[in-house]
Amino acid sequence: MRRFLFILCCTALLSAQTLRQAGAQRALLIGAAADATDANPDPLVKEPLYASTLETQYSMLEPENAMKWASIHPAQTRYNFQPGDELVAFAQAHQMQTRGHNLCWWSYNPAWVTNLAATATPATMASVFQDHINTVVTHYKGQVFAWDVVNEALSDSQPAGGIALKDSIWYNQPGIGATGTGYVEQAFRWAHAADPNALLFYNEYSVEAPGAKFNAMLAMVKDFVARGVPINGVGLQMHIGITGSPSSAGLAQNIQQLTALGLQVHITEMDVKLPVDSSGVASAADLQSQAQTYQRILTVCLQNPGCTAFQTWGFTDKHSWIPGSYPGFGAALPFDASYQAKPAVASMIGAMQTVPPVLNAAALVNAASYKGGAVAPGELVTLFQANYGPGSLVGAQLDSNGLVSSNLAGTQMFFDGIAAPSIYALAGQVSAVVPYGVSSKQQTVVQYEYNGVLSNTATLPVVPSAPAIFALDASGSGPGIVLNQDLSLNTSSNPAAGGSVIAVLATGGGTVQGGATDGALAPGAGNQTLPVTATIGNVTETAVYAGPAPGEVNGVMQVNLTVPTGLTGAQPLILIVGGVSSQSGITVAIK
Ligand code: 9MR
Repeated sequence: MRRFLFILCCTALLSAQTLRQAGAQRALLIGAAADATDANPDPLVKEPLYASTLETQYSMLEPENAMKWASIHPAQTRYNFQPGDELVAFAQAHQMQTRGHNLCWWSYNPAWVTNLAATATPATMASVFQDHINTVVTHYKGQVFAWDVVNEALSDSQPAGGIALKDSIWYNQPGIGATGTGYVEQAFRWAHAADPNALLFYNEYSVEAPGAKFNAMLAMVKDFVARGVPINGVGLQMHIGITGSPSSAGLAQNIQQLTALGLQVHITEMDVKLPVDSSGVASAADLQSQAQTYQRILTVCLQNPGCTAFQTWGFTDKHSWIPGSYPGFGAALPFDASYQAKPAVASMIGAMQTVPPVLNAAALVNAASYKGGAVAPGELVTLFQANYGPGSLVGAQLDSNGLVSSNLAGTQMFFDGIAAPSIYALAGQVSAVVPYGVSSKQQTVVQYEYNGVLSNTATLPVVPSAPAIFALDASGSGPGIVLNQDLSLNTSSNPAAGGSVIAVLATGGGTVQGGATDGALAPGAGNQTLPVTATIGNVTETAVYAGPAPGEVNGVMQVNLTVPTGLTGAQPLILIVGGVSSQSGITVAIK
């Protein structure tokens, strides 16, 4: 009986989700460093539990060694792509992302290149460096979504206000002929040239807590961002223990200073080493502390949406660098040496299921123009960065009253407590219609919810109108969603004739005369309360009709306009509702 109760208790408490599934609901990549044929024996092939744990629990992998210089470029004229290719193929077969590591490091360079450095000129080193970056990034173009371009360039001790770099063959022994952080910059520029779509990261250790080394790194990347060096993010390695690990507040402060520059942050190499006995076993108490440490660091990442990936340096204690480098320590990863989940796994899943989603007021924008700052009644809005929601896209649904449902797969957006009709939902991006009830207000309190977990609130001003025309490619500009008089879509190859009537689809027109029900599909009649005019080219037009778009959810506005004669080609199209203009950059095609 007691045993039965125990099972009941713990089955109910344990999450049915994997790390990967929980991460998908947070728009967060959950990664692990992985080995293939570069390790002997190849765990990916030789150990079924290695492969199955990796693909069920993780949405991202990073070759722990296979893409490093010494592995991938063992001789000057020979590249060995096989182990890296094996990992990329595994990732692709399991819909995982591959994170590349690394293109430049002071350590783990092959003998041929360190030997060369002893006598070569900087010009020769630069040419070898460029060839390597270009060859490796080109080989994995479109397959590696993010690269650690430069790893660990900074010295451990830093001069006040300055940036000290570690000695390396790429910097000063003899280096590639660039001064200061110039070699780091050059690596980013060459990587970007080889794959302009890859995200490029600077990766570093001992920069998780505030301090001189973090300040030096911040100064370096701030300078890069200011001068347009192609850098997209910073990797915080996070090799820590259960004591002396960075405080939550300090880590949050560092992440915020990086994301304020427009950079992403990835936690790239987390492990939490524990003292172990001669069999590699840690105490139960330490395993609990370790679980709390994983949970605490992951929580800070979830609280800061610019933290977009959370990766551990391996995933099973069977394959970890810790015992070899720290004698007497080990058991650092979320799964034990038999691939059983340690307490850390449940604590990480628990964080992902319970940490409130973040509502960033600046990330609530018009669904057609992506302009933010204020909302209008009936406006279709999109909330980005709401980092808790369905792992895959869910489209609008009608409720039993025939209204567009305000609870879509567990997501809800509230304006002064009124649930907004939901257009679509996906972790990190949800869209809804601002309830008409805000029209009498100066401002509205917005809140987001997923599976019963509420976000913080944000207060936004309410304006009578915030017009915006939907773009055909949903980019906010370019050809608008416009129907020609025969109801065919207006495009450059199907332009409208002068004198014909077109229908423009937009939102943010404000209230409708006689009122409109939140979430109802429009019957095809009614007029906007505010006056609607337009310009096509430089010609001002009055609206033939301006009101709800028939069959669409209330909030989508249709404006019928007569096409002026004498204009041809893609002409600028602007709607003016209550004196407020829609975004610039939308066009209509005229013949
Ligand atoms: O875990 C890696 C180990 O297997 C390698 O022998 C070693 C040298 O290539 O690199 C280890 O990974 C390091 C990573 O590449 C950079 N940050 C520190 C990691 C642990 O040393």
